Amino acid sequence: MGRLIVVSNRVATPTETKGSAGGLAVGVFGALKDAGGVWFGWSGDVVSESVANAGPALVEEEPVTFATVGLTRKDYDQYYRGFSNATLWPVFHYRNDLARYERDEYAGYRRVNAWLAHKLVKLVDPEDNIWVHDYHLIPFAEALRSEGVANRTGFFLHIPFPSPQVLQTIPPHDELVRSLCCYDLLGFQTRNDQQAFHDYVAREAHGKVIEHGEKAEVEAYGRKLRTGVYRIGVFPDEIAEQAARYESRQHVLDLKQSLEGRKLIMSVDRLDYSKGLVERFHAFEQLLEDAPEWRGKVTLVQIAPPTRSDVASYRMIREELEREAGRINGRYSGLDYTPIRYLSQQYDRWKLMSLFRESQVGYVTPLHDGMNLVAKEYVAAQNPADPGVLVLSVFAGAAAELSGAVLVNPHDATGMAEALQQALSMPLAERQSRYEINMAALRRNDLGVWRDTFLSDLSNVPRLR
Ligand code: ADQ
Repeated sequence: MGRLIVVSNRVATPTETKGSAGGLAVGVFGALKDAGGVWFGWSGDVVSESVANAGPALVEEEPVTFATVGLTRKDYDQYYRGFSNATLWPVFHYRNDLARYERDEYAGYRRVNAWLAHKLVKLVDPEDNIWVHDYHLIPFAEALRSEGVANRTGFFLHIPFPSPQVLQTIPPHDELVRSLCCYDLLGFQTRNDQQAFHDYVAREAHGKVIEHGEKAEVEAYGRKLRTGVYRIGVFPDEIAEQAARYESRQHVLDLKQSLEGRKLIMSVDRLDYSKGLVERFHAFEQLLEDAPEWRGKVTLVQIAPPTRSDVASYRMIREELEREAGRINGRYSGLDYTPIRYLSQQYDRWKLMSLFRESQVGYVTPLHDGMNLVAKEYVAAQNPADPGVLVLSVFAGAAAELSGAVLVNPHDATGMAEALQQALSMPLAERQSRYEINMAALRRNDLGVWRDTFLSDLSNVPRLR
């Protein structure tokens, strides 16, 4: 049995993999601990060329080695800020209007992938399985192959895969799909994403796709590979336990006191245009407009720390959101009432879960989202005796699993306002039955199932040699 090598754009630090770290870091680290191996990627630092070339820096935490490299300013600008986050991210979230394409950024993206692959080669043993994560690393397997690495290599895409017509707006779309076909196994969050990839292969690349339920065999660009749907999850019982444990902490008591008996709608996201924050604020405004009985009776708390603030479209969304929160608050606030509380901080994970537990509605309405773990965390954090209601966008991957949620179209402000009213007034028995349905789905397909099924399918693909 070989070890596991995990490759991701960012590598969690050894401390982040413990305690209250995000679910994904804990899930991936669990697999590494079981198999032993290496977690390889960018350290998050921008460094000089000589420091970058001296890497990777190794931190041993038996049986796992954390191996990280720094990026030069040019590599960061072209690979990370440029092609990954100003081209791939918007297009894969159907925001072609926000995307740009620069040839030199794309060249930088491929160059950094090749450089990273070269750095990893020395750490790979012949029997290891390699698991690569997300859109920053589409050409990584191709680069490994050209270094002579024949190990089983799988890729999991955390974000949506766009339909062929949308993907084709990226000029080197064919090269990107060709690169994806250098992996042995491709994992997608939903059936729709997998289908969009198959559509491209069949129609644009004239390849062959044989589907067996949610698994498929693909032949394209002279290679054979497999695809599958692997819905990422959480560990629901751990979240439930921690949310309950934090229930009586001071921050929860402070929040309760400040609400003065008003109902609470909670939203938590990274500040990103794909999360539908502005549309969400407008629908909340619509609720206050259409149902005056709720004015002064309900508060929306939006927690959204800024991310990628050196990408222009992220600065724009931040400004727009601050402006809209101010306008809506100006319109509906009273001397003792602020309808929207907009907080741009990062919060401790268990603190967030306890705030979810305090709220009557979880308001999760992305315009497009690979899965959306916040939706799953919201459900898991509820008190079974008095659960809140999840209002969820149909465009989140999680909507395919959480049939107990009130599903909404984030482009329909009136429909969302109606859904909020329905959720705020829902009788206990209905809230409980919806919660039970969602919780059962979370338990059936937790983070461990996601990880283990992907890795077991990867170890079953035939070796290249
Ligand atoms: P993200 O786009 O980051 O992830 P999401 O799935 O919601 O979106 O995960 C965010 C995580 O960060 C959650 O665990 C959440 O609790 C945490 N978080 C958010 N805001 C926070 C705050 N203010 N303070 C502390 N923690 C906060 C990408 C894809 C998703 C996919 C995931 C996993 O875009 O579609 O679900 O990867 O595959």
